[in-house]
Amino acid sequence: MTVEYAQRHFPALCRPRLVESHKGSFGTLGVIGGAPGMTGAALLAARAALVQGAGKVKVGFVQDLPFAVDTLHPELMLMRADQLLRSSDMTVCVAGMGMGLDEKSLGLLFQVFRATIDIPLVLDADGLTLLAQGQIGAGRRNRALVLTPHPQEAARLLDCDVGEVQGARARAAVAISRKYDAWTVLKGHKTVICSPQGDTQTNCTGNPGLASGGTGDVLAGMLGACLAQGIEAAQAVPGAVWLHGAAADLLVDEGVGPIGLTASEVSLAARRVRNSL
Ligand code: NPW
Ligand code: AMP
Ligand code: MG
Repeated sequence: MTVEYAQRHFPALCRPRLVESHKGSFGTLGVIGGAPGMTGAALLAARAALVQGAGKVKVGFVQDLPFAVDTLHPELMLMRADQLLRSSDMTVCVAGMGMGLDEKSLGLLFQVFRATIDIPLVLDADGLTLLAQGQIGAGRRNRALVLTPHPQEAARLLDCDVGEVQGARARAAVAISRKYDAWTVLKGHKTVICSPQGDTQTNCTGNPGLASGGTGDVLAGMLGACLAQGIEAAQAVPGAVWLHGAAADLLVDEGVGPIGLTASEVSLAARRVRNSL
């Protein structure tokens, strides 16, 4: 990872904050997920978004509130998903992390698509698995849709075998982008990013320390935060992927991992990398 690489490819990620800026300058991110048993997935995404610079972060849980406040990050505003979708002051939405796969989750995903026609939407994890079932579609959208599948989720979206995805990763990413008119982030070693127009690029950061539960949820939150700060998808998508991998690389250089690296640590290291750009 080099600072020069980021400055050349993602200059918008490197811009200093204007002295007159305020929290409204950096967006209100809505994070929807965290069904019972997977509360942590939504929290990981929300916390990652907070420390990646989103102005305000609201979490809409797919369950009654598991607790009144996140004691590690009381900055987060916690509510039920249906309340968040009704509040409608979101400027960006990230949905799907630990969302669950039942009828209630499917209904919520339908509402997410309806509520986000005019704002960028990042869809991850169970949100992708539900989308792959084909009962609801992304519909016509006015702003970016970003899909962040791991290989198994990609295989579900394409209704094929995971081996086919891994055997031709760029081709799979292009197929997903075409099918859903979306940005695709096909995760794993050498993450492939594809624009809605079908242009691909391969990320150069990251390591097997990232192979642990929750790191994908953190990436989704970071992506949402970059979009919430007004960075266009063309830089926010590859930029957030680069930053996430660069954070893991920094931690391994420091002896924190690859073994035992946690998603929360990646989130905090990504803040250090971002502020060093
Ligand atoms: P295998 O094991 O190799 O056969 P699922 P999930 C495959 C939430 N989480 N290359 C792999 O296949 C998420 O947000 C909650 C190849 C594996 O079996 C989701 O909502 C957490 N294969 C939900 O859990 C922390 C790969 O995919 C299968 C691959 C389910 O998500 C954890 C798993 O896929 C988690 O994030 C690769 N690079 N990567 C929490 N703290 O609350 C994955 N696979 O069935 O979609 O399950 O990814 O665990
Ligand atoms: P998920 O499977 O949704 O939790 O996402 C895992 C995250 O870790 C993605 O950003 C992957 O690209 C990343 N990751 C997992 N394994 C590796 C690896 N071997 N090398 C680089 N990145 C990885
Ligand atoms: Mg995941």
